[in-house]
Amino acid sequence: MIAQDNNAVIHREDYQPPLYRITEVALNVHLDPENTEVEACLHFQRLTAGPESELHLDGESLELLSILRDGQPLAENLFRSDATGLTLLNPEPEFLLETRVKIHPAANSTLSGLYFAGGQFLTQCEAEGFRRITYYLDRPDCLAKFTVTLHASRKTCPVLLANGNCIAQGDEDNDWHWARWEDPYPKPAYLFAMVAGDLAVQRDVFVTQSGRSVTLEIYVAERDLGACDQAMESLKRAMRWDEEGYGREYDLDRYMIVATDSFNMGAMENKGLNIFNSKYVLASPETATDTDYQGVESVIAHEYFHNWTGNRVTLRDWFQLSLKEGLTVFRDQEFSADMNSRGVQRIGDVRRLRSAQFPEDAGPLAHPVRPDAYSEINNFYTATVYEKGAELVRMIHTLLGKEGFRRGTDLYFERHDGHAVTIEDFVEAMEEANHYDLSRFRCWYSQAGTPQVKAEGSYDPASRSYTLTLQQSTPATPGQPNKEPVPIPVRMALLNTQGEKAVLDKTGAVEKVILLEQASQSWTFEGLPDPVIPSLLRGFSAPVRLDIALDDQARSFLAGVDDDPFNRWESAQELALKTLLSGVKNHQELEVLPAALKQALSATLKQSQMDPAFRAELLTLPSEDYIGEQMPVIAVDAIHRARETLLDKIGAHFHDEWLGLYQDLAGAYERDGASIGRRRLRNMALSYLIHSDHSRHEDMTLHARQQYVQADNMTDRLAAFQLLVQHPKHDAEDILLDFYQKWQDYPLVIDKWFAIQAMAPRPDTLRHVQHLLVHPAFDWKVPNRVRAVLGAFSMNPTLFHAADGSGYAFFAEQIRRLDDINPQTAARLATPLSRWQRYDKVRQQGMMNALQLLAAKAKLSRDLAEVIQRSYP
Ligand code: 0A1
Ligand code: ZN
Repeated sequence: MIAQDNNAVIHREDYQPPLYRITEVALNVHLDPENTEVEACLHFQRLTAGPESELHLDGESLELLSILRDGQPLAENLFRSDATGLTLLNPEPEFLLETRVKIHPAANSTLSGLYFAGGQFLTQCEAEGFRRITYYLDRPDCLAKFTVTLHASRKTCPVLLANGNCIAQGDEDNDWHWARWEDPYPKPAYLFAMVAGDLAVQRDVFVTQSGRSVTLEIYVAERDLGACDQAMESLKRAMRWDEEGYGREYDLDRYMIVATDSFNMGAMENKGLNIFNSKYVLASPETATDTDYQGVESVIAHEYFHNWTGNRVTLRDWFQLSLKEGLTVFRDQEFSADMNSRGVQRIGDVRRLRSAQFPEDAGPLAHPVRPDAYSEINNFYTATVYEKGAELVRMIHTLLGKEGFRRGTDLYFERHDGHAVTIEDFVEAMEEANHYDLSRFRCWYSQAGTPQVKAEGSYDPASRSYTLTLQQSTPATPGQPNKEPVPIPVRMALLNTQGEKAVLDKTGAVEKVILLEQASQSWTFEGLPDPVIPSLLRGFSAPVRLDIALDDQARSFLAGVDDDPFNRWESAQELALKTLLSGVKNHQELEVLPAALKQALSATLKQSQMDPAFRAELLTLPSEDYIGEQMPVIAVDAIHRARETLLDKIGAHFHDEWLGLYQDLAGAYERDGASIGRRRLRNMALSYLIHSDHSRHEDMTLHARQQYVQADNMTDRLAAFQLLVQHPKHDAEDILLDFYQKWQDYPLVIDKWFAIQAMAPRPDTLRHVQHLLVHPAFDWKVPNRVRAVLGAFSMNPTLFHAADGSGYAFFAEQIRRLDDINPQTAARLATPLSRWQRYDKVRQQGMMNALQLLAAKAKLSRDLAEVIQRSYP
């Protein structure tokens, strides 16, 4: 649809090693919000002989003030500069380059490079932000030792931080001061960071397994000092976990975390100086929900784990992104599973995979975990690279077993420490440490699309055997019309009519991992005295769509007895899904609750001994998005109506049980897992109670009002707030006002206030969202706030997808505006428009109009251009 030639496509196959290495970097940075000067002294050494007589250094939005080579001004005929950087002509084999550039942190609303926000100087260099600070070989395979001297006003920036150790500091004229930091570990520029500002610090100490003391520091605004405990405790737990599980110890004397409200992503693993979105640092019971607490724990761990998987062993090029991200997500998921309930953790991880990655893999933005081409690398921080990448690592773990996997990571670290490597190097280490052939497994990294597995089984009483047949196929994705079979590990068991696991082979195993490698394969299990029901893909052992024809009775049985928590939950979901899908087709189907579903719900409601968090999972209906995913054409309104009706029915039918739960589960606020589970289940009961309204002529929202007022924690308060604000009939103006007034000084809480309004399935939501954009607290420059309104609105199934196209048109206008301010965030937010093929013709037209409006924008960023171009080629 658009041809933009500034969007040169970069191909994985074209990788060339760098011509030069940079051994040492010394930076001198004079920090001023309007005009910052950066002096860089780089020591270059030629690596490869060859005909090239030019050396290109990356640079963007830099104003070159001076340039010296080996101490002498560089003659004008020996270099050239343009919008992409600086080219040195006929460079010597070894030389010292000194440049001085001017940059403008306060005007930098992209939040990439050096920026000034909320009174602080911050950097974000992944993926290609360092080139916005100085001219450089800004590529991950260029590792150098950095020494950084920061200069700033002592009054506005009493704290000056960079990677590594602070080796000297002192005063300067005019009330300025300086600090010099040295990082002993050579690193790529994307891990560079510096911070300056007026920050308070919470400190702690961690003693490593070898007995070294590490100072832990969390830097936040003074008034947030009371909200750092969860982050600090999670950090210590993560450090211990990496020692125990992977033998990995922290390697510097100091580990620093800085929180900011202005950040494009979740957090960044810069060496020794992580910079975090404050959403993943700050948490207090009054301001953060239980989910927020868990988010802090997992992101803190994720960034910490990167110190080995990403930093010590880094990437050769950006096509290898999943080498660090897939592996690190797998590690943080396993950490959270060890810290919390493993089953509930897995359900959450799979839910995320299915809601974000499966749709991506089925649409025009589909790409392999190791992509082959990109125009803007920032567009590849995707659910595929992160979450599907983690599933691939998990499958390797399943195939090799815990010890085998550990042998593999030991070899990987031993071989590649200090190097920039590839996914291939990781797979090879796994193979060699285990004498295991992963040749066919590699296809998972290169092939996009979600495999579909069809399962069929039959029991033969005559031979007392059960035969299972599995077939796989992967739908075509852009640029990959034909797909190969991939090896799919299927963890399985066979349950007899008592719900016991049958013996599967002569070793006496009752659970097995079978490997589906061909398009179709069969297995026969013998010596089974009674019919069995298969429990397949236990723990979601592979990222596939499983299609297995089980009747309601079998599903209901598995929902009640399967000892694999994931599969038990899956069976319950499938039962509900089936009811919902038939209700979407024919609303009258929902008049009465189907017996199997009723029985499964009733059994769960009676299980008072069960972990309440898991119980809540079993009682949660599939989301509207997930229901839509299962349909050839997403029937937006019918899905909403069916789901609401089913909620009403379940609410009404089990009204007394919900009320009982609601009353019984009340209790004082505690932070342990059991209390978290209780709150979750109790708030679910409240939601069903409100849905039971209908049939009872009682106003159940009064319970929510009371809870809103009396709550002593944000989890309960927000649950009630959301039910009230999103209720289709009751008005909650007073509650909205009250909430805002109470929390107006807490940006993370106000983000929730915005998001809940933008997600409300109420007819007046679009008008309301238009008002939110001109609310005094709305700020186009703060991604969290923009996401709270526009991101949340794009997840509002009925209003974003309003049949008249009003949601799309409004949304596109806003993305257009955002693109001039923050292209990365604009491009990421625009991705829901790529799913246009999934809707009816009228909506398709609305979405395409929106994409066209964006495509026609003047000065379209490379980020957004690529998303639009791939969405609508
Ligand atoms: N590496 C970080 C995520 C991250 C990626 C890009 C960023 O800016 C464009 C910022 C952060 C992580 O995985 O946590
Ligand atoms: Zn990461």
